[in-house]
Amino acid sequence: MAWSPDKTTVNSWNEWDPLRHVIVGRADDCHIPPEEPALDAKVPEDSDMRGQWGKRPQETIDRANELLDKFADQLRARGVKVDRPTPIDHSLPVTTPDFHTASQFGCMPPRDVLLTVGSEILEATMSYRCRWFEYLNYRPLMQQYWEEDPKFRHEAAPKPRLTDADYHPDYLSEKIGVEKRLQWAAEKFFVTTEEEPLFDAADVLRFGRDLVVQHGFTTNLKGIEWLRRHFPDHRVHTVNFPGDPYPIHIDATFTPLRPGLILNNPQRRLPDDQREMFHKNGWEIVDSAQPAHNQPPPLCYSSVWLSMNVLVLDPKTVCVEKSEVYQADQMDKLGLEVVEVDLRDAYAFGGGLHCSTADVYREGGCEDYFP
Ligand code: ABU
Repeated sequence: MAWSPDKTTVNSWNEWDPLRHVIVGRADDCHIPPEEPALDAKVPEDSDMRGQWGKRPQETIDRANELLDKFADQLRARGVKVDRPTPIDHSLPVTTPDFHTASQFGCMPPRDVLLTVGSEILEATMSYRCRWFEYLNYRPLMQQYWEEDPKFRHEAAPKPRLTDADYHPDYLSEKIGVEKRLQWAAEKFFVTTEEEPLFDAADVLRFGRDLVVQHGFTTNLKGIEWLRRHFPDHRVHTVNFPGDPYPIHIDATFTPLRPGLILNNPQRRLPDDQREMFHKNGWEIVDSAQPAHNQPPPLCYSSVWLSMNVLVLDPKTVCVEKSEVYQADQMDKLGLEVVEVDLRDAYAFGGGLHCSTADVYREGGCEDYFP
């Protein structure tokens, strides 16, 4: 269980304990995948991404890699060990007996694929066809960890079939409009059906004995039930954020910073009845600061709320994207030391600082924060 820089130990139970070992993604060969149901549902109707696909422009890949490399160096300078994935050829199609799509996505961001719970790293089912093989980018690391850490549990959730039955056809119409999307989100009617368990790892937040999981586009109720059965010693809680017309991944919506303190996106407020477990146990949920930008960068799937997609290094220190000045100011007022990281030009590759990383080792054990 003790950490050593020379030999991997996998151990991470929450989002805030001191970080000692992490994976940082790479932008190599990232693609904008062809149209497919779950991905299209996430792309806003007026987005510059609509209707185009293929390899991302090389200069944007180079720039994103430059920033990811610098981020990795910044973490190393703070004593965090950093591993990087081995990119596969993302131009290759994904073909199974059930579907075909002409290209893949990339090896960004790792947080979407890998869920670390204690000594286990679980490969998520994923819910986009173009991301079906994404776990392969991380297999060399998983093999290495398995060799080095006799307690490491390398797990993979059942690969989903991702037939058309996995997606509600209503979401495939060209012009749905934000009002309709908000109504559907409030009704918990999302693009994915309940055909089979689906989840992305980035829909899960770890609070020691408790896992908080967003039900939305990328994670369905069967996916949450699968997690519940897979982690029988955990309490698994389902949460929704009805103010989000494109609900994928919880980490630009709900961000725990330390025991007792969570940032919540003010446009995607956690409903009152779902706040109870936090309030009963003395946790404070505060509205996050506004993003510094009105628009995401070009060719970006994510919203401007990547502002709150921060990486907590320990309960007193947090990495915030350099241009997100309001978010940094709020962290400062909350008593956290802010480490500025320049990453905005990599946002288009799948997310911010939390998305771009996956935990390998944080100090500490499995605590019960909600007794
Ligand atoms: N991967 C996080 C994206 C969430 C958002 O677009 O707000």
